[in-house]
Amino acid sequence: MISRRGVLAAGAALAALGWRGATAAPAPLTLTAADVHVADYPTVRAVEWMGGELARATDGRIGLRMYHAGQIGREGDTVNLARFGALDLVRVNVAALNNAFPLTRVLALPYVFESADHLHRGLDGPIGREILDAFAARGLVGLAYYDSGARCFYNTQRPIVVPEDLDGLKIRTPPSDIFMDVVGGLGANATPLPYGDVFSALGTRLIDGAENNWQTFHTSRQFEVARYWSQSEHSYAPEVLLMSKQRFDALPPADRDLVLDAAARSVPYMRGLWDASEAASRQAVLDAGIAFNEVDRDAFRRAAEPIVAPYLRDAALRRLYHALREA
Ligand code: GTR
Repeated sequence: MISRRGVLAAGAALAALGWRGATAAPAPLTLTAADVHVADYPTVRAVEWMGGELARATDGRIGLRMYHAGQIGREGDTVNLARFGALDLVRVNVAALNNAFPLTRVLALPYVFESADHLHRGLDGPIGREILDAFAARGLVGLAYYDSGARCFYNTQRPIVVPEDLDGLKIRTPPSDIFMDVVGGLGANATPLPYGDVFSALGTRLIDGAENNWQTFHTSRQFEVARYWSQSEHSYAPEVLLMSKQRFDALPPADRDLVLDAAARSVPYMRGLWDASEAASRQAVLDAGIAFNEVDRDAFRRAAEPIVAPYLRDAALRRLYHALREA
């Protein structure tokens, strides 16, 4: 005779395996997602929208749980959690991928893109696809690119007009060799820090400034400390949405198609959010009294050339770089 204790133990074991009884509906699948940005940031909203689309297409069988504002940790850490199947989706900037995924470097080189339109022409075609496909070699499925605007310098000290104005300033970079090369090569003291530390590092004067887009400058409240914004537009390094390959491969083929489709459709949705929020963030920080200046863009481009050159010695990067420049 089976004891009550035995039944309870078996029930617990089956529950742990996800068994709900023969007649019960299949257990809902909740995809987990991570992002370092605040709740209403366009990347966060786009991935949540994607979750809504999946829920709609499956009558609620697939859902999504977003851990925003860096709740799961730094971007590099979340990428590794996804690689090992502990997290389903990660949205990070290519900066967090440059060291481990060499093809992404071409997207972070200074002045490779002239505008958001140029970025879209490059990413929406075969080059963008090739770079997304390369993530599979290290446990990830490249789902989509999202906009990240133009990165510009901002600091607590002075307007930056020519690269020489960066001399002696400690400028934060994302933890990416290429970003360190760029910021250091332009003349600043490059100081790599995780995104979540930048606001307090400005406040304690550990750093004098950083570089990023309008929305990040605004939503992270870094503009409250760094009062000089200089429109260098040195990088359009995009955001990337990745899925754990282990988790993706475990889905039935029809669900994989739903995920790919929802991710692709989240791109135009995100671009709409991006354009609106860029204008709003720019206006908000200008209203808050930020000193804005244009830079000598030609001087920045010239200073960037010797930084780019060593990367172009790599045949794959050289091919992608020229194809993107011509896009
Ligand atoms: C932002 C990007 C974040 C993060 C951040 C950074 O533009 O959206 O994912 O990478 O930059 O500089 O760390």
